Amino acid sequence: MKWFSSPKHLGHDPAVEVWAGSPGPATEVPARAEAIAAALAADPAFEAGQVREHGRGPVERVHEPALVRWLEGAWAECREVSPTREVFPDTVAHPGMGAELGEPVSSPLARVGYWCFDTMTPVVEGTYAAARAAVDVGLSALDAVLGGERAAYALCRPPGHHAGRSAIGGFCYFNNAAAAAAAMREAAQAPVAILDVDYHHGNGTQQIFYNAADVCYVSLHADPDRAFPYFTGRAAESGQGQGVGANRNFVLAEGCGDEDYLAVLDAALDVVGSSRAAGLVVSLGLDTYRLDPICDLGLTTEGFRRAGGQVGRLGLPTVVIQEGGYYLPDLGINARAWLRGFLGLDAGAPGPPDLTAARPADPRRHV
Ligand code: Q9C
Ligand code: ZN
Repeated sequence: MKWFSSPKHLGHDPAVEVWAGSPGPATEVPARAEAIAAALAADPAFEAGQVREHGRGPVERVHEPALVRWLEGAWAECREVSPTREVFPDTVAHPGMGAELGEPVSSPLARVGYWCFDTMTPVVEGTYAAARAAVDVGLSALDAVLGGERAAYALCRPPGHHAGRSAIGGFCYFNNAAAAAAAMREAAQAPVAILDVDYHHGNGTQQIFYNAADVCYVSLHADPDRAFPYFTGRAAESGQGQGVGANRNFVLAEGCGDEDYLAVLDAALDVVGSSRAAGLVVSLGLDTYRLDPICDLGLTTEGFRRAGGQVGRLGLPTVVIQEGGYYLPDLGINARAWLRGFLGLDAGAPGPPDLTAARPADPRRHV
């Protein structure tokens, strides 16, 4: 399988994020992508491809152009008001404020609160370039599939599925999967599907295509009653207007293990299979892993292989986009296991990790 990545992700290197008001070390770090790259580079089943720049057009098909312009200059224009390495919002444009919310032009800090919905998505000097490159990585994987490859893998970083048409959040800036799906739909002139298996609901992807009949969004994720992004991801959210019926959410209970998960995945794949999609974009989050430090599901490396296998058996041309996954020691083998499963191969050497290892204690989990 061809895989794609860009060194520009290294420039997105926040040191700090804020959870429940407390600063802590950043979770979505460059070492994540480096771990996955190392595992794929060492495996002859994978072949590195060349990333090509696709310009702003595909980004602006899924995001408001003003958001793209803002992110391009956000870090620089905030130097005076927010001299730290990371820029965070201070006052967020909440619907309850009652104001007519047009884009504020008065203050750089107001603009951060206009476009960013949380305190976990810092903007640093290299964020814009990294986020643009991540979209190019996804579109280059799409090009490989349009060129006849059965599937390709995009090692996108930063991730994208929480980024909406006009909002950044959840470690996401530009929605890589949405950009790839929109471009795939355009190239195929046919409906496409997005399968989102990240632990968290892809609120951004859902929002971008909520009214679209020809992009079917299907997601499996932790119940938003206990997990970020809290406000979206419920089973009743089924699409709007033309898009009614083209959005499906499957919620997973705390601690859900391989067998229960794979049964829900089967149901989700039935939805994809009956969507008449000509191609598939997978938002591959590996934060469903039993050892993931910020999540609470129980998947194993072998579970990832089997999940990839189930998706591969759909038989659709597929672009796999990397989303979350934060347990660095096993991130590489888990990505490789999922992708090898997709190809119908075994999980690859070395074998599955020590099953007796315990999830590292993280007091921030669940908050
Ligand atoms: N207090 C992705 O996996 N944790 N984003 C939320 C809230 C972070 C995850 C905890 C959620 C973002 C791409
Ligand atoms: Zn996630």
